[in-house]
Amino acid sequence: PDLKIRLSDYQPSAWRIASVELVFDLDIASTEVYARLELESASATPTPLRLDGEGLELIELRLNGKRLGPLGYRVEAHALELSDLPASCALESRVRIRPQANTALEGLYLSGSAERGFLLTQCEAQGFRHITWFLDRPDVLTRYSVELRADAARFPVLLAGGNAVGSGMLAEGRHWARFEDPHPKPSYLFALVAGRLECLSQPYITADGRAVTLNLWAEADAIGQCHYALGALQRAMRWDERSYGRNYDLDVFHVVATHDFNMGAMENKGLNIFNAKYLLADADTTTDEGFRAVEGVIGHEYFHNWSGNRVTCRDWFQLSLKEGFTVFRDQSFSADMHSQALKRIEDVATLRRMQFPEDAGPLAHPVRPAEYAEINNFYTATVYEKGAELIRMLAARVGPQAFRRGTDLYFARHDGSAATVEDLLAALGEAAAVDLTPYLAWYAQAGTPRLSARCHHEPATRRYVLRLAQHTAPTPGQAVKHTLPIPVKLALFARDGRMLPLRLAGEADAVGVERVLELTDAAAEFVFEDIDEAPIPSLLRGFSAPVILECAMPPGDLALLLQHDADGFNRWEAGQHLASDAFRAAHAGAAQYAALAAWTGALGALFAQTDFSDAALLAELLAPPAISELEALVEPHDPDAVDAARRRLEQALAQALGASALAARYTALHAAEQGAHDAPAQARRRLKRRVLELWALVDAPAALAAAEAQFAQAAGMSERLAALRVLLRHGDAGMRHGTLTAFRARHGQQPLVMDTWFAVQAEVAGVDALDTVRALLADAAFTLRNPNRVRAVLGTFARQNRTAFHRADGAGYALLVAQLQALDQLNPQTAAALAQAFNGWARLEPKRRALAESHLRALAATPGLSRNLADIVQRSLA
Ligand code: B3K
Ligand code: ZN
Repeated sequence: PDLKIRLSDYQPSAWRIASVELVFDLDIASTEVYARLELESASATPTPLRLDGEGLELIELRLNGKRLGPLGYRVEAHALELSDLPASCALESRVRIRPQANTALEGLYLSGSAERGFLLTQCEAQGFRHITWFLDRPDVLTRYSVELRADAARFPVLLAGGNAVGSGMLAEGRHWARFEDPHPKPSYLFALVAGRLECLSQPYITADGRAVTLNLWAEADAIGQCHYALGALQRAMRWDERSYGRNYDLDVFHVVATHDFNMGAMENKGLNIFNAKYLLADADTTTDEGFRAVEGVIGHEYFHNWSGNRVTCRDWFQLSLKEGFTVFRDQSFSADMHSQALKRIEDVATLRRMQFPEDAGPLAHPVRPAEYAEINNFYTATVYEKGAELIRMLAARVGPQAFRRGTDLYFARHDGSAATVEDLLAALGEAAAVDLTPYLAWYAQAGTPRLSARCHHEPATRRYVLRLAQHTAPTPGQAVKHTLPIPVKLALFARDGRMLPLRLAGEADAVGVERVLELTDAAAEFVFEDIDEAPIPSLLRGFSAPVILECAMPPGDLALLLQHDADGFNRWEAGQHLASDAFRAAHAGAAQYAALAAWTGALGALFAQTDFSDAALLAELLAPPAISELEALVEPHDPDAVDAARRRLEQALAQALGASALAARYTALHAAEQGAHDAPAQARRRLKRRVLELWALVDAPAALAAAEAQFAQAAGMSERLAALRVLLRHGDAGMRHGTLTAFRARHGQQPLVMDTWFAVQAEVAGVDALDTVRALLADAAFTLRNPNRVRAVLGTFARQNRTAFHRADGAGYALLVAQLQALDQLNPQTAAALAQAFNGWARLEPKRRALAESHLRALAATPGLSRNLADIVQRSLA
């Protein structure tokens, strides 16, 4: 049966809910939910009311105060239908739900143990229907008033979104608290929390003068790890005031940490809920990278208060309207807090590692999908990360001032309502007096465009001709592709490293040394005048469009860009280009190749420059592209061969840098390490980690001795973990065992660090990798009920340990499928996310391809598969 929901079928709701009053009688095993909905017909003709609901035990229904008998309504699988209603009426329902039995972590559920854990909700996308009967769709905006009642000793803290309006005691040791949210919101932004939690609190005055209380909540053992997030929250609030003119709009802003969460965090109105991984942080348990992730996610969820909450999405097809935009906002925030170039490098690397493979495989879908069977499977790198790239292109297209005018207009025009992608583009376009509708094509078309560039110099005419052409390969369900507007930012370098003035044919004067060309057709030629000798093109600077650039360049030219390009991103990009060329040659079995020599040579020169002050950038330059990027360069591919070729690259780089230079640099960086957290200290640690890894490739005994000392003396988690990783890769069994035991003894009571303990083992390649994973699954601290732990072991194994997952005998596939079958019974969302590790199976060499396919088919044939997992498996096989 075709159970797909289609964008083209969108119809506004026939009913509105003017307000809702909710009363929760909370308990772990059984909670009773009372809901009173003030309903208003929105259609001229009488239309039945169909409310969404799943897994609800109906106790009672009342219409305008009168109890409805069984003939007054119809209950279907996931709907409650009432006919012949007056155009405005009040519907009251009472239902029972069972939080403790809820292992899917969607709706109301228990975090932690029955004795000590707390209750919380997760509603996006469609969790609210697991709480009560409702119009559970984002374009139905309602004013919420919520009362929570619970045992005062077991649930001392009661929280819901909105402003607190009262609280008090009830009989039998129970208490109550009431909340009112003045801002109408869709049901997916509803949240409540109840239990034993500690609070870290701080006053904040918004730029427009509102006194706000910021409350961060965590269990007693973790409240001390909330200080960093509290600071990050204040930075995010100030940044949004300054950069977008957005102020917070309630008296209180709550953020709660839980260890049991299907995703990173959730932007519920006034009551954000965070996976502890993105809220708790301190130097002893959190890496530098981890701190940046906390800050980024804090920003992301906070920024949703406007891009998502005040202006929400008309339907779930518009998901990127809030997610792509908000990712762009959090990326800009992080870049402003740290380094623009490094942030761009990280974001593009993430896009290539996560989104490009998605766009090239069976699960490819447009940033605005046209149909879905299960919306939770569309919280993807395409909707988020590619969606952010589209906003970035639009922002660049209109320029910073018009972009700000445009976002102001968008927020003002659509405040308190549910909008579409067209609405955002219209506001930006109006503010800039530019027609942005051609960019809508980017939202509708899946697949990564390939942009080919060919250039030649004509000495006689002193012209330089650049020919650009675009091509997008077919993706599932989209055989024919359209041309897209592609902004190409570029510069031309003279051989001495100078940037050349850019004058296009027909222009009177040069317009700067860097400019943006827009390719709007399938192909176009751009002619630059007054160019005396063949320049070196630096194309797609800052990654000005999410495309795959194909431009054959001599290794020497790339090496020059790697040394001299002023655009930090393109400098890194030149190195990645060289490394990719070297990888192709290594993979093809070449003994010597110019790209490798150029890559290692240029990096050697940079490494030797003692005045190369940007240690963090140097660390990034010293890393070849990720496995998942390299896999895309050879088809079909054998993961062992890809891995081996990548290792040859790293080995060659380590040799070119030399054991003694690496040792010297390590020693200098080690001497400078004092556990400080400022940017230079973080940059030094980043470089030190990379240097240690490379050193271990050329002088393992010396590097291991250094790693052991570093592990023992480390002032913080970055240092400890960097050492542990090297010891696990290169150390003998005794060393590995000793360090892991020490690490566990120190951090065994800290779930987030134990996730790392599991993950660092699951990622180690080697013949015994699968045995390691089996042992981790059998560990007493492993459980399929905790998504973080599942991701640490199974996610890391299937995504980061390619040679183990893709073992030639198919044992890796068998292991994952068996775990998926068990996990799906408990938590379909997490199972469906994990199953996406099979993406790309069709591009494997024939033997593995056949094995992967047969395991996927076995999974597809599993009886009782959830809709979430079935959707992923079926699309993967289609
Ligand atoms: N909006 C949530 C994600 C909800 C995922 C539902 N399966 C977090 C975020 O993007 O901010
Ligand atoms: Zn988001």
